[in-house]
Amino acid sequence: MPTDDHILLARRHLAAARKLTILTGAGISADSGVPTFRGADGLWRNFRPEDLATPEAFERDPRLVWEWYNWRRELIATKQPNSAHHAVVELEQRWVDRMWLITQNVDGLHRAAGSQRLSEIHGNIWKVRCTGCGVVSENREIPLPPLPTCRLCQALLRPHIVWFGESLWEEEIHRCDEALRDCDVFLVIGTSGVVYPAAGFASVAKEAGAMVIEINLDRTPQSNLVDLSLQGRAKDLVPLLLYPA
Ligand code: BJW
Ligand code: ZN
Repeated sequence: MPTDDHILLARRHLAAARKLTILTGAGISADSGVPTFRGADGLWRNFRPEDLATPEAFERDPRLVWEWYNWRRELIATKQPNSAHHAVVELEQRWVDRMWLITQNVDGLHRAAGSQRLSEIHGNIWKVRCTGCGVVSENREIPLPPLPTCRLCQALLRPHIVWFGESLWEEEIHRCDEALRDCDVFLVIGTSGVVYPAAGFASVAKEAGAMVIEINLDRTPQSNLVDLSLQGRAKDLVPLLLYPA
């Protein structure tokens, strides 16, 4: 756990911040029971990303990829937002239109908690996209048929998720860029900081003058770059930031 001094310092910087931007990763949902990607029990320990999370993998074996997503949808459907997700909502309510949340998570738990001002930069596991007509729709069916098809054009549906080698949606990236360049505090919660473009966000915010605070169970490749690194569980540490400085 970080010392009380470090928590106090983080609260002081937050209290002085006019604009706040938050980046979250799988670590914030780990406390809800959603597996991370790179941890000891992480998804990439048992599955190879190139077999499941690339457009080539989907082209090669869409049934296998959909099996994996059906399994994850089933698992995530049983999970609830935790105190860290709720604390992020509380921050949004305090900062009103001066806060922006950027999440790499596709589990939808930030929305379930009540976050409204957010970019889901890697997509959402509860949305599907038609490989034919491109229409995106919400879909909470569990399980989806092994090869789900579009109601409009009968083409194969795919998860509305950004896979390795795919570009992020330009509109979202533009909104994130604005939020990174125009914040006083950039709070980075539960991400290993190795997947681009999100891995570069702390440098962008820092170069633009923001104070960067990291909350993570462990040190990360970004820990040396940030101004304040708080080690511990997101569910314990994020709510502590809500107390007065
Ligand atoms: C806790 C905790 C607790 C645990 N409390 N903390 C070389 C250089 C630069 C870029 C590239 C490169 N080679 C290839 C690229 C591009 C590639 C990339 O970055 N690859 C890297 C691996 C090097 N990026 C892309 O392809 C992206 N697109 C792109 O860049 O387009 C332009 C372009 C294309 C091609 C070439 C070059 C440029 C798209 C990336 C899409 C990533 N998608 C995934 C999977 C989606 C599948 C799915 O979910 O269904 O998104 S990858 C996976 O990693 C997932 C996550 O969102 C993402 C980030 O993971 P995250 O959230 O950080 O999780 P973990 O598990 O890594 O970390 C958890 C952390 O929590 C740990 O630090 C723990 O300590 C901590 N923690 N419990 C607090 N209780
Ligand atoms: Zn279609």
